[in-house]
Amino acid sequence: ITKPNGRELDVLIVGAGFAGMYMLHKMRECGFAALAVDAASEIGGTWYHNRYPGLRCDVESLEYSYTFSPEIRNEWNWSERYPPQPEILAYARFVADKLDLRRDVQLNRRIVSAHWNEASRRWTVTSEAGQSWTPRWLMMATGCLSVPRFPNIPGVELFDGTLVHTAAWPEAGVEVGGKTVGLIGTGSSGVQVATALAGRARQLSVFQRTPAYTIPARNRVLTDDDRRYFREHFPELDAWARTTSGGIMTGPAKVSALEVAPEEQEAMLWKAWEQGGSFRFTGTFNDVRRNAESNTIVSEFVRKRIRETVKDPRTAELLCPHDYIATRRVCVDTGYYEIFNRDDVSLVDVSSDPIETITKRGVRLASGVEQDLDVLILATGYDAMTGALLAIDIRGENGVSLKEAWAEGPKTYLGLAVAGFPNLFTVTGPGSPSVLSNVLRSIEHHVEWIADCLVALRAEGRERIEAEVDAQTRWVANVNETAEKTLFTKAASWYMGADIPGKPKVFMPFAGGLPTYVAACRDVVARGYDGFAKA
Ligand code: NA7
Repeated sequence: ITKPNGRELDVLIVGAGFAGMYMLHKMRECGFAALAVDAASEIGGTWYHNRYPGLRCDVESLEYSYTFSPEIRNEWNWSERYPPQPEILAYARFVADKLDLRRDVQLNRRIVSAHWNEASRRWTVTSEAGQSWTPRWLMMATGCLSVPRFPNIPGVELFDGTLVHTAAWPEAGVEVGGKTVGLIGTGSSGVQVATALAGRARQLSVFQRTPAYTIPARNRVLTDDDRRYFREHFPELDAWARTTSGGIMTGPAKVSALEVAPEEQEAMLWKAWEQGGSFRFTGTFNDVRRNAESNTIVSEFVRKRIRETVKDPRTAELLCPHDYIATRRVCVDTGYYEIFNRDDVSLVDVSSDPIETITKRGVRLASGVEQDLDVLILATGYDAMTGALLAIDIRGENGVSLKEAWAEGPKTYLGLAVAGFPNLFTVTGPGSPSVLSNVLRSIEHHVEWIADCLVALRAEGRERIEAEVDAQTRWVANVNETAEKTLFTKAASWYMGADIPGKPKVFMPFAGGLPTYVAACRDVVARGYDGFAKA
């Protein structure tokens, strides 16, 4: 299968989500013979696998869109500020059809190994079913949140009811009407699914270990005027987004909370709270992620809203997060705290009384309390950022595996390449802003940078590129130092690999913001791909 359309394969792309799709388009546009493979039976990546009730993206639809094609922008009409998952998947399908991607996408192909062959200067990539490909270039578009994390609670196999992970929700759905439902996990997925199921399940028990900060979405239907404004003003809006740290059309905030009087702080926070959305809210002040005092003012504002909303004071207190806001992913919701005022929803604090075991009939807590359940939902997250890459047996020069190379945590150059692994690129890899940005913008930037690199190499008659160890070491140090200047490293988050047993606890994304990062990548190119060895 090395010759799609009768040509020798230049590029194999692993993943056909938003990153893989654009990479395929770009590679074809640049004249490379490219093929994308995906383990799933449909394109769309995370938006295909995740289909639990209530799922929406936390980035607004008009921004969670490709920017490279005016046609796509003008022909696709988002219905809501935060549209539901089926609409985001429909958008992915629309783009795939529009760009005629499917003819070079092979689905139901789970890649299990990728080995570099120095003699041929090609990768040998193999699927679970035994298919293999030998591309010159290997593009890992495997997503940052694509390998579900299962809790290390014993007894999962004993459970007689319906057990489901939010990241692998059955296409046929899960019947909750009249059922007793338990939910483990209160990150973005847990918050969304709990809100959607409250009132539908006979009884919903939310097992919470760590409370999340969640900000009202203030979702609304988009009007023709909204869409028209966005299209007409796209150049200015786009230019603006490119100046902000997350590549989001909000901010940048001009002041620290400490530079304004308390009444002004309160007024600014109320305004952002009423506008809705997590990025807007946490971006009220310019130092929320750097200054503990400023952060506490914002965190305390949210705690006050929780205490006002939730009638039972004990439940309200349990729902109040006590860490710094925005050091773990902030959720976006529509009525989450309100569900705890319902008689058919209960909050179970499993930080003080952990789930000891899952039983045939439900769960048993350490205190001995047992709870019978018909349905148990795991909203327990992902092996973030490195999980999908390390799930594949990737071996570079001299047979060294990526697992060995990353034993102390991920090491990349610019989040794009790994020393010892020639001709391999990671789209939104660890060490890039990826999950700290509007990921569509990070994807586009990476795909375009990689495409430019391949075109430049081709023009020079070269066929091999590899990150140099020294450059990588300097970049990793930069990623660490940048994180240390923030409050991020104070939280046990998936950014840090927390709660994955044995996973090194290092802060994985680059926290210096997209503009700084894009400039660093541009600078490397301007200096002739400084830090890369070409051959
Ligand atoms: P997250 O944000 O990683 O949330 C996972 C949740 O599951 C979190 O509340 C965890 O608590 C909880 N969890 C995990 N294991 C356990 C056990 N054993 N017992 C109790 N609770 C547990 O995943 P999401 O899917 O919600 O969101 C991932 C990202 O997708 C999100 O940030 C958006 O960017 C999109 P913990 O905090 O570890 O105490």
